[in-house]
Amino acid sequence: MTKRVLSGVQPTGVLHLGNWLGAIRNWVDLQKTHETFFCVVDLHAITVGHNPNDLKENTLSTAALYVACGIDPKLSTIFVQSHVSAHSELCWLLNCVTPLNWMERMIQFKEKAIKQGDNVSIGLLDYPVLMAADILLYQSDLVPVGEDQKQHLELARDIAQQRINNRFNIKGNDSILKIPKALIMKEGAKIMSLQDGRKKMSKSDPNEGSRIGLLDAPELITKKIKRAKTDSLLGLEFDNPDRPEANNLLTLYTILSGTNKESAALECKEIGWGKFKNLLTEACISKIEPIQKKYNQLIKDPDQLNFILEEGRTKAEEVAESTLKKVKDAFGLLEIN
Ligand code: AQP
Repeated sequence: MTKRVLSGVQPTGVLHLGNWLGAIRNWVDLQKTHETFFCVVDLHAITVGHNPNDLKENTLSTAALYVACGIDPKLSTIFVQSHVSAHSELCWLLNCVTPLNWMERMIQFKEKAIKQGDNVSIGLLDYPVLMAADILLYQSDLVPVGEDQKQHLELARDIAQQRINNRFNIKGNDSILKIPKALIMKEGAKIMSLQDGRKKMSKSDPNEGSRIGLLDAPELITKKIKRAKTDSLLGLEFDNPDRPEANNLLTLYTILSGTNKESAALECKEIGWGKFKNLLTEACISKIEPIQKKYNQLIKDPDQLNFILEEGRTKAEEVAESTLKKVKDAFGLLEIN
């Protein structure tokens, strides 16, 4: 049987090279061999402070960028999380069986909570349960995860096994929820900030110059790469712990120029930073250009985008509603016809 995969990106800003090279690029391959569901996780994006107008715009641009990057609506189900109300409903049901102390251990919560000061919402604490609902609703076999999401996937597995299947599967037949497995992503896909090679490239980094957005104009890309942090050594190399910027930019160059690690390392071994940055800029612009072209066509055609999202919602709802019904039934919630 074809394995089912679910993943998503938060519309917390315009997608950047990290989102593309670390996630979406792999989804494009996965859709050829798996049954794939890709959502824009807008309910996750509101767990931190947000601007409503930006959220709408980013939700649409994220969906359009999925398609522009090569997610094919004929092969994959593309939808917006909040369009399928089963996500919020299952989240509530899971909340009622998830111990609070499991949540307090979540590293990402602790990290994000520090940044929020006194404004930490219950939603931020509950983020991993909503993520569990996203995954479990689709009875997903595999979830592509980066290092930072492994703990959340473990939580989803524990909730499904210990708190739902073991407790409520009294009929003893098929399990209620499928236990998903992590799909480890391609090596070298973690993209770091242009301003700090030890920090992940992030949509919410207040420093615009730390990331290359997939919608950045060529002049802006040139400027950002020119200003990217370097070190005082000549030549670039991989995996030197004292040279995180060299490792990051060389990784970017390897992926964007379509070469391999050995050739890139050889080519850039003795090159100066200025010359290297020109090469990187050229590779980056030429790879992003076709994505931007497709994106611009799509964003000018709201009917086409609405059609994709409407169709995605219908397909996603069908699967999600069937799982939700199973869980409600197992919980003993009364149904009337
Ligand atoms: N820098 C990165 N390198 C590789 N992969 C990355 N991803 C994000 N940043 C990088 C991958 O993109 C997918 C979607 O991420 P997300 O938007 O749901 O959350 P995130 O990981 O928190 O992404 P950001 O850009 O850092 O968003 P904010 O700033 O809002 O927190 C995931 O698969 C992620 O691994």
